[in-house]
Amino acid sequence: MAQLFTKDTQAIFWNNNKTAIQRMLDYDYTIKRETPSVAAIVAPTASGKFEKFFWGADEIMIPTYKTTAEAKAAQPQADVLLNFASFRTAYDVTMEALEIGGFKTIMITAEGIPERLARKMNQTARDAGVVVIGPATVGGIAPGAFKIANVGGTIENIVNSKLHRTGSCGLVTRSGGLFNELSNIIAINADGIAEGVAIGGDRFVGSVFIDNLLRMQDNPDVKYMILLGEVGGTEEYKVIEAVKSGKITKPIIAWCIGTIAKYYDSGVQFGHAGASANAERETAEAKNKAMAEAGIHVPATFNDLPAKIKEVYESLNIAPIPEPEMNVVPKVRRSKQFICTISDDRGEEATYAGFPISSVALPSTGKGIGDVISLLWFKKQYPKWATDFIETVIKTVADHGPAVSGAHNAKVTARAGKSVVESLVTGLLTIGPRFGGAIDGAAEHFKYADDNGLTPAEFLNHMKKQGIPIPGIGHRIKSLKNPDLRVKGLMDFAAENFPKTPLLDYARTVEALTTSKKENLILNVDGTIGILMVDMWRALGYPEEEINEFIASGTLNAFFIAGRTIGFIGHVLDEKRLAMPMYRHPMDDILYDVQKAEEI
Ligand code: Q5B
Repeated sequence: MAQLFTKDTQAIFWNNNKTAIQRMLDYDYTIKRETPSVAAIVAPTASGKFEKFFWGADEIMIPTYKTTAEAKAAQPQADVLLNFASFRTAYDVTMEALEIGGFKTIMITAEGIPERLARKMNQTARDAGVVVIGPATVGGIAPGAFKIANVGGTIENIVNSKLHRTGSCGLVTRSGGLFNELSNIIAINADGIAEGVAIGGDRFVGSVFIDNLLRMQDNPDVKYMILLGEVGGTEEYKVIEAVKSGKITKPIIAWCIGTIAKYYDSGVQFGHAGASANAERETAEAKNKAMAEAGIHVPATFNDLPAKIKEVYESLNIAPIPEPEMNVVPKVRRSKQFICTISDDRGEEATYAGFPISSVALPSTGKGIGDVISLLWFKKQYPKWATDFIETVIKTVADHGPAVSGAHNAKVTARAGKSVVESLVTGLLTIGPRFGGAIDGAAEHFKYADDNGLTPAEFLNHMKKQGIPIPGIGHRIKSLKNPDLRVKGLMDFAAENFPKTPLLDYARTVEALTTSKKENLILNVDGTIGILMVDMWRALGYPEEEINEFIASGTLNAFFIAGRTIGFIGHVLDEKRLAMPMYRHPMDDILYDVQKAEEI
């Protein structure tokens, strides 16, 4: 892997750190990336399914997941994990990601992971060929391609430091703060950086100087390298060895900070956990001297570093890099109040889930209402057998005569002089667990019973304990002797067109038991629709979780609502056409049992 990141690299961001994520997206927008560099967020306690972020003046949604496994399964192309978990959790998050696999790079920001765990974590990653940046780091950047979280600071600072496009320096530091500082120094004295990594300040970090410099040696964009080490540790000696053995041939400019340590009486611990010399060769002075002796460009002091960079850069005669066009992130942005993911009316022709209306509405398209529902309700193009089934359901439940409770209420309302819409909603509001609205309940309970391997008798017992009639079972007028032909029609359709119907098969064994007790306890039209919809979604490959969400959100009853709307409107228009007078219920049809109220 010569390049750590490209313009297509995408990351999973562990922790909902909105500011850092927004900074990444502002960077993406500025450098004109086509895809956001954050593909998913892992937010174990989040209740929603996405977070909104700005993309220029516009907004985009980044999906959120409760676990890394879910995020990786949904976004397999994201091969970078930005582990922003606290030091208590960061180890587990990294180890889990290594177990899941598919990550090329893991960046760990937490400081203070116990050293024993850090060593184990770093070794496991190394064995798996995964580059770990950190712990205790701000991360890294491939300018013009991908930037980790807060590296480089604000967009203004990033552009000033030429971090918006590829330069020619490979930069490796321990410190994050000095990484930004050096980026700026390099921008002023040379042409910016091609790739940069702050390896992190803990004593045991994943990728060390030599790992990053060897990669940069192979990166054609990198023409020379800068190493900013510090007092403590011996990693710089590995670089010296690589230079001496010829593994690294590109020029290196290097400096170890912490030369002031010699002015203190005893060993000094600088800001980083690893920044303390335990032996003479770990001092900044010794390392600077050894590097200079190996032919690395070492300035006399840190203050001379900018001049050294300029000198080496100019000696390389690198062609000037053309400045690319950039997008400008607006200063004032307004968050949108509503989100719409199903249709769009902004173009010349409005679309249903990306399809112009004419492409599904006109007869020549061969598309029907089943296709429209699959697009607008499910944002998918269902196969013909499934859209035909949806259409069959809608047509089947369109009406069941004037006597059913919803039609009756719609008719009474129309006769009170109310409008079509008022009469219609009165009818629709009657749809519920007993009338027409048992479809979701049937799907939920039968699915539960089948998933848990309950026998029909156990299922009946289970429902009895809950004290509710089984949704989808029973009918006022239909029975074994007077079968509901709508139910037969739906079952016949399924037998002919569905790949298989396991839940219906189970429901029929339940029906055999309920009808043996009472002949009107048939699998009714609501139950048949609910159960067959589950069989349909399973055959279409929906995960169980999504099917459960459909059920919980009332999607299945919506088929009855959509279909019966046709019938209710018919009844309302019928009343208006017949100019029927106001309805009053006959008093002899009411049992009056009114006692005089007691005084209390
Ligand atoms: N029993 C539908 O009741 C109905 C039982 C049961 C166990 C059951 C009732 C029920 C579940 C809800 C459901 C959709 C209220 C129906 C529809 C659309 C429609 C309508 C149309 C259209 C009918 C008598 C005895 C009692 C009960 C027991 C009844 N149901 N036991 N599980 N599910 N079903 N709704 O006949 O021992 O005597 O006390 O709630 O699926 O709405 O055309 O009209 O297109 O418009 O009045 O098709 O089944 O019976 O309630 O007096 O009960 O049977 O416990 O036992 P009934 P009830 P017991 S489709």
